[in-house]
Amino acid sequence: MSLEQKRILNTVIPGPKSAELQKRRSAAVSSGVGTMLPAFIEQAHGAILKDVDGNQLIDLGTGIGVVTIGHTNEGVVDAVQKQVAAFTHTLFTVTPYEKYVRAAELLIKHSPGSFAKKAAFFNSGAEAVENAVKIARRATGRHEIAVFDHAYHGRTSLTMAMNFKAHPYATGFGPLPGSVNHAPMSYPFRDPEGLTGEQAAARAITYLEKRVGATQLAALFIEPIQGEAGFIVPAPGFLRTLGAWCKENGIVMVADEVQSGMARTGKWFASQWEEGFEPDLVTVAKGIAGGMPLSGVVGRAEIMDAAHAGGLGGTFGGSPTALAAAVAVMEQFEQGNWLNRATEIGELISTRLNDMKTKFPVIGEVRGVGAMQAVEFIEPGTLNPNQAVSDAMLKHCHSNGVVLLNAGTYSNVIRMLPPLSISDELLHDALDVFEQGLASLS
Ligand code: PLZ
Repeated sequence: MSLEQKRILNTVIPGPKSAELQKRRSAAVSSGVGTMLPAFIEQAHGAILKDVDGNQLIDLGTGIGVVTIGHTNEGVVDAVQKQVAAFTHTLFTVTPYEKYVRAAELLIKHSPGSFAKKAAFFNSGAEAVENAVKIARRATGRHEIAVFDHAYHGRTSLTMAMNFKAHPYATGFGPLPGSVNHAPMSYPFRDPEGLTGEQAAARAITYLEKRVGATQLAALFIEPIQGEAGFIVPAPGFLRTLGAWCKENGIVMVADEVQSGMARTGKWFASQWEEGFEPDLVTVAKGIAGGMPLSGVVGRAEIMDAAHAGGLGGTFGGSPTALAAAVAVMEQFEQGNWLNRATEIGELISTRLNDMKTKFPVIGEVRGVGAMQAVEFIEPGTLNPNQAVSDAMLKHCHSNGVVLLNAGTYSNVIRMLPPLSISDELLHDALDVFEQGLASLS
């Protein structure tokens, strides 16, 4: 199933057929489920989404970092079709299948840490995070967990308490579970100038030691590059210092790589950019299975084995079709040039955005690693968040056929998570639209 890799504007976006569908959607679908851009999609390939009105959009969002390998990647489509025809479900905990084991082996091989590892599979990122909490509590016999300011970990009852933003994730959905403690993050753009990663880590450690007590903590969860927060890259040394503190105190260090993992940053995992940082557990989802719903937890064998038999599971977790896709994705990442391509994409985007930063003072910072790049908008000459510009830019890009995502605690960040199969030409086209938007605003 191929699709010309070209942006095409056939109607206004969303077009009339999408508008009709949006009416049906409003009548039938809960208003609790939002939509950022109501253009209904009927086909996708590579970096292009084709909507029901025949418009072709450049996808720099990939469904929030999911279709990293590109839409309808041939290897993924083939693996899924073969698996669907062979069998769709047995439940691994009833009668197992090889793909589960193969995917675990691949994850073990490529995840951070040069120690014995094991893995387990689930359905969603939030479910992986919840299972990491269960495993860490079982392994340590402790209850408390810690997370960071600006973090995002999911929408289930436990993970909504682990998010920084109460709204929209937790408003009215309480009571929230206890034993979740929030610590200050390293946010170089907004931290006092010159604060090192080690100093930012010391600030977080003091906070946790005073507020909770190191001996009470089962696990410390961190996104090595924060996703929903707007691609906050902590100062070098932050992760390593926290990791060392966890090790000294018997705390399980969990890297939530649901958004930053799986080749996105030019390495298999973003944790691997920080020398000397080896999280005990890593949570994965999104990009692992080319769009099929799958998540996992991988990490130290003795911690993963702390859970008693029957303690972990779920009907659909590690479904054969999702795992067939995951094996196809990971084997391609092993063999192809995907990791380098993520780095090249990052260089192209950041060069263009940094050039725009010199022309448009509403850009406070351009940041990210590899194919995970963001722009934080400010009121010129200050650090004040500028959500109005972010909103206007999103609207401009969407109506011109470029799918981008917003982010950030202050909703003043635009992030780009393009598929790694995108061409330079399409990227430039999308960034031209972005630049035109900035020019028309100023
Ligand atoms: N951990 C780091 O980024 C998902 C949220 C989309 P699920 N982020 C996208 C939305 O608005 O619902 C995410 C993440 C990190 C965990 C999760 C949760 O993953 O697969 O959405 O449950």
